[in-house]
Amino acid sequence: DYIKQKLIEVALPKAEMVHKLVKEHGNTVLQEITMQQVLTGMKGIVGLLTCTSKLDPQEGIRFRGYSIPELKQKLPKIKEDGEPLPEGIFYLMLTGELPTNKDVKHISEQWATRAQVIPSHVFDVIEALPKDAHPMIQFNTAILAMSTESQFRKAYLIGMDKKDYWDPTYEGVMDLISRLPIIAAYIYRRVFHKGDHIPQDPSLDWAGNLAHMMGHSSEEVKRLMRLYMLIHSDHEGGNVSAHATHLVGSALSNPYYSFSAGMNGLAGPLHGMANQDVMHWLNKMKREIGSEDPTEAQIKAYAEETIANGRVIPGYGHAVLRKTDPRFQVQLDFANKYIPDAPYIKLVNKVYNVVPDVLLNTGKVKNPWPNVDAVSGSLLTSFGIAEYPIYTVLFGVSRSLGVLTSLIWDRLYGLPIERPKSEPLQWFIDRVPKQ
Ligand code: FCX
Repeated sequence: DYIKQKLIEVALPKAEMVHKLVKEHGNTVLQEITMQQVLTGMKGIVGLLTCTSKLDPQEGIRFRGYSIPELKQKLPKIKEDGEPLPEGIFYLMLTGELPTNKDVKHISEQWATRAQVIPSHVFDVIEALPKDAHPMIQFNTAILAMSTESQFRKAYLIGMDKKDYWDPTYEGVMDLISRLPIIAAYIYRRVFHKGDHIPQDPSLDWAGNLAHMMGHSSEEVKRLMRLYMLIHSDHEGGNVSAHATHLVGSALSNPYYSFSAGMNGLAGPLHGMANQDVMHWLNKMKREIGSEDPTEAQIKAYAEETIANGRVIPGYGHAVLRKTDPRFQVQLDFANKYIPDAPYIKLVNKVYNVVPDVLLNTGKVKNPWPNVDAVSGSLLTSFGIAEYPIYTVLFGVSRSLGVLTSLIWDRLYGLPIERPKSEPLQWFIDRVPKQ
């Protein structure tokens, strides 16, 4: 696998730089930290080294320096007017360089080959769960069950130089990513299509194959799946799924354990589960208003009621972003291009017209604008993937690309175990300046 050789060449000088920064500039002060930051979720505290992507509050995400519109131009596609292949963004995040068509094909083939071998106990474990267990429970259980295959653990037990940890991590990551679409599609067909499974088609790309195995094999859905897998792949290092993966990985837990930790976080309603919750919010709104096509005034009143009842409006707000999420925008553009008249897309547009003002009027929401989850479910539904509980699983399949690439880099950098300091309440009270 020539990617590994490439990785060594790219990573060595960078790993040396990290080492040098710690050794020669370790006492450099980076920033001041306030009471508020620590007590409200560590927002704005730089505490992580993550190179796969960076989030600007105004502009949104850039992957290794490239914005989503730039990636749509520059990453390899199957058809010129199609969507970039997620294999390409994986290569970019991993190596820091834009891939050629050959690189993308190589990764596609690697994943197709590695996907052939999933031990049967993984499916037995899924089958042992009730069918109505949330797909995220089934997904995460399967991920943990796959850790019996961990090459990292085997190599570690044999005894391996620290410098080489990245190698079995890379192998585990490649295996895991290759198998996630099969697991996701298996759960989808098990829960929603009477266990009528569809075999993988190794000739297809990673995202196209996922759509195919889910039973949505039209070109449009494959195209949508490629876009979905591209934009959900990474959101720098501090979000819950990325940070949890990194944190657990810092104990040298294998990629399966580490990724599973991230997926447990993704399953929270303030993170990845918001994409499912948006659909419930929209549907409950339609039911309560008693119309399939509520007016903007009715939507505004319903949003105000949600706030008055002490609930969040899912799909809106963000811990870092202060503008409309470009991941929202690119999906809305896709919808407006291909299915402008879809009822859910019209509804999303109307909600977008009124909800930001409602949130601004609360006087406390720092970002009133939509995030990625405000439209993704409506888009999937409009293309026939109308089973909401699978949405967070799809988010998880995509998120593997970024957080697991970062895990390889954690090993390449030789980062140690993560262990921030905590203090009891009195410590914070004692920090208040005396009058
Ligand atoms: N609806 C209602 N209230 C909201 C809100 C929303 N969409 N977003 C923020 N608030 C509230 C907070 O609950 C908080 O209230 P409090 O002071 O009474 O506790 C106040 O506004 C300040 O919060 P803020 O600093 O703006 O936001 P946080 O960084 O704490 O939280 C999230 C960010 C994303 C968690 C928050 O905006 C939220 O709950 N949004 C809805 C859920 C959602 O869409 N999550 C998905 C986010 C993301 F894109 C992803 O991970 O997928």
